[in-house]
Amino acid sequence: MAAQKTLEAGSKYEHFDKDGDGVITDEEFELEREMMRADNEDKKEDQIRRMAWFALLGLLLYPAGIFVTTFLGQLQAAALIADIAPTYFVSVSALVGAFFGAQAYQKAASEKSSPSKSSRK
Ligand SMILES: [Ca+2]
Repeated sequence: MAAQKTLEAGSKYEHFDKDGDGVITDEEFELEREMMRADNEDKKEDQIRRMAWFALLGLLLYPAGIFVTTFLGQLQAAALIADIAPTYFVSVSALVGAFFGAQAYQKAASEKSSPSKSSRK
């Protein structure tokens, strides 16, 4: 058997040793990997949620853009914004729809794969 491996002093992987016995077992390594994966998943979901909110705010504020440019006398800008509106609304609606569709799909998939997990929500 090969000599036992040790971490260098002050290694960034020291926290892998959950029980503090100085040995990083395969279970501790897997646990850390699982936690990192969950953390990344959480960050990704936050990012997607922020994007959906931004898109929804854009939809709400778009008419205000037309109003503000008209109010400021920028009639050409108002006309251009109004020209873009159909494309903008359809694409942002598709984006927001895809977001909610994906959320519903993920929820259904996770409930199917592990009913015990969904029951604690
Ligand atoms: Ca340990």
